[in-house]
Amino acid sequence: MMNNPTLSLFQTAGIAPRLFNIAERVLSNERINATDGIALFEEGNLPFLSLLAETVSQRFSNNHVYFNRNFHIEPTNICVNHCAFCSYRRRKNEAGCWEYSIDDIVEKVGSYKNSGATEVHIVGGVHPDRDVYFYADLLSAIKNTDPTLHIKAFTAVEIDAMCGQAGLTIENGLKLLKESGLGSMPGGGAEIFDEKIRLKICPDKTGSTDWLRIHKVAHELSIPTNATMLYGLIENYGHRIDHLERLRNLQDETNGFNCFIPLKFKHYNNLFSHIKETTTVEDLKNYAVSRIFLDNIPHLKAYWPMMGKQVAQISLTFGVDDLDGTIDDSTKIYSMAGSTEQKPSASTEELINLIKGAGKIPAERDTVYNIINVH
Ligand code: V47
Ligand code: SF4
Repeated sequence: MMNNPTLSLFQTAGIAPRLFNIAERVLSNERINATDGIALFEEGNLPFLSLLAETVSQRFSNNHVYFNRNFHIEPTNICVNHCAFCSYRRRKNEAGCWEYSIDDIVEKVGSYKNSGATEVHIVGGVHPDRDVYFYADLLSAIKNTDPTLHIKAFTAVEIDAMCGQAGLTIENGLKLLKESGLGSMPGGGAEIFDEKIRLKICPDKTGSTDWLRIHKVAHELSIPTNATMLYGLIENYGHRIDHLERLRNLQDETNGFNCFIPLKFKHYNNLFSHIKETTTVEDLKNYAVSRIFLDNIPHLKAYWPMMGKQVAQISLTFGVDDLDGTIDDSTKIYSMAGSTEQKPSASTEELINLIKGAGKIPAERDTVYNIINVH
């Protein structure tokens, strides 16, 4: 192993023995454990973490950075839950609430036909009166409007609530949604799996065990999904690693996760506004440790509307290999929480230049990471 140039570099740089030992294992493709993960967070500096994360990233993406052409629709911000970090939720009839009808949404989808978009990403609040039959009708109507569009829709939290309202099991609800056009599920609602933290930040949301179970059922039905982690609230490094470990364990069983997306907490206009947002150094560290620890989830996404394009570009040397998509100004979850990009949209050319500027190969993909075009 010692003739590995990266290890020799670490030795010359005087890396502490504990970190050196972790590096040896990561470079020989050995799995690291939770204690190692916490040590990386606590003791790893940025150049060290960058080199290790890039080594792991190369195994999956071979210097490519992926993006897709998509648009977002948020059917409603009316929500029965009370997540303390949420800047977006409104009660029914409260000022600032919206609920689009199926016709409104179909009209919007129609306006993107022939735009080159390959995916629509749909997430919203947990509406008190909309059940899985309503959402199945919505998916069918979208498919009738644009049969080739991939529909990535509904967090496990929304799925849980809409199936419950209709008295259907998760399995039957997901089968119905799949038959109606559901192609994959986004990764939201995971937040932080630790039950004590969850009680403080999102007390009435679907619990961790159920979140993981719903993704497992989806994977068993061949519905690929993503996973997120909301960080920078009141959790510590142990909680973040516990979150990653629960995802890694499920992925060992099902291999159904495509991508992991860390979501940096944005503090504007919510009950946690007093908490300072994480620094860019912390964000880069979080990307790198996630990439190193999650040795079985193929892709790591920097959601640029939240991070801003500049930090997203730097993240491409900290294990990130996906920048999500060209998006219209339709995502309100982050703009209402004070995201860096207030009217997020990026042209394909802009994303390509950003990726090339980081020394990587831009690869336009479909939702499930088939390459459409290498630029
Ligand atoms: O679960 C809400 C997060 C998530 C805040 O799968 C916040 O490709 C930060 O699912 N600060 C929903 N985050 C978004 C989501 C998503 C986003 C990007 C890509 C994908 C994907 C999925 O938004 C929620 C919650 O964790 N969120 N409020 C906030 N103040
Ligand atoms: Fe509702 Fe989602 Fe906001 Fe929680 S984060 S209150 S589930 S809209």
